[in-house]
Amino acid sequence: MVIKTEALVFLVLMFAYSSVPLMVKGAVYNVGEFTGWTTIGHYDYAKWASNQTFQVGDTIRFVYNPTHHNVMEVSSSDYESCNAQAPVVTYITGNDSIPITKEGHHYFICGVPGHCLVGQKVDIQVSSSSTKGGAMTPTASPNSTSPSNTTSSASKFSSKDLSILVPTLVVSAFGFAY
Ligand SMILES: *[C@@H]1O[C@H](CO)[C@@H](O)[C@H](O)[C@H]1NC(C)=O
Ligand SMILES: *[C@@H]1O[C@H](CO)[C@@H](O)[C@H](O)[C@H]1NC(C)=O
Ligand SMILES: *[C@@H]1O[C@H](CO)[C@@H](O)[C@H](O)[C@H]1NC(C)=O
Ligand SMILES: *[C@@H]1O[C@H](CO)[C@@H](O)[C@H](O)[C@H]1NC(C)=O
Ligand SMILES: [Cu+2]
Repeated sequence: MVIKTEALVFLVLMFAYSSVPLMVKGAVYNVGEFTGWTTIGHYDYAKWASNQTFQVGDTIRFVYNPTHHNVMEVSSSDYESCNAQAPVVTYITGNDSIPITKEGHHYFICGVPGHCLVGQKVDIQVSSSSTKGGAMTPTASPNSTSPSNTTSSASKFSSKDLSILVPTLVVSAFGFAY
């Protein structure tokens, strides 16, 4: 009985541990920084975007007055032509946080007539180089064949290990029960 309880407590702890990587957040980018999302001042969103390194796991935030603007994710051609008639998604809250879930271009325009044409549009280009915040690639150095030097091995608790560990624990917990 005692052993079974301990096993279950351990199990719960392992699940808690395994959810930690999911809570790792990427960077949050405020479109237009302190200017926000507007036509006022003709902010150069292209210049702003080109100076950022967006990655999967990051969040793009549009802050604006929702009575005057909105945010539409559009296709490449609709971005070029400022066509607001066929948005993929429309955001209207005035404080829209959009998580980046895939690589490549993400085109956003303001759907209010005339706004995109005067420059209220932004192309968020997400690089494919590295995945940060994700537990997908555990920083593989080209040749790390040398026997690890104490520190690194202990902290490397990947979810891969857990997927093996947890079922084992379930089996052992039930093994004690029956
Ligand atoms: C690019 O970003 C850096 C650091 O965030 C900043 O110092 C620099 O002024 C930016 N350049 C432009 C052109 O926005
Ligand atoms: C926008 O929402 C975020 C949370 O998603 C909050 O932290 C932030 O203060 C809000 N900004 C404004 C201007 O309302
Ligand atoms: C490390 O990689 C380099 C080139 O990538 C190679 O020349 C070298 O032999 C490798 N060393 C070891 C110890 O594998
Ligand atoms: C750890 O690495 C350092 C240099 O990277 C090396 O001098 C040292 O011998 C290593 N220690 C062990 C135990 O491998
Ligand atoms: Cu607008």
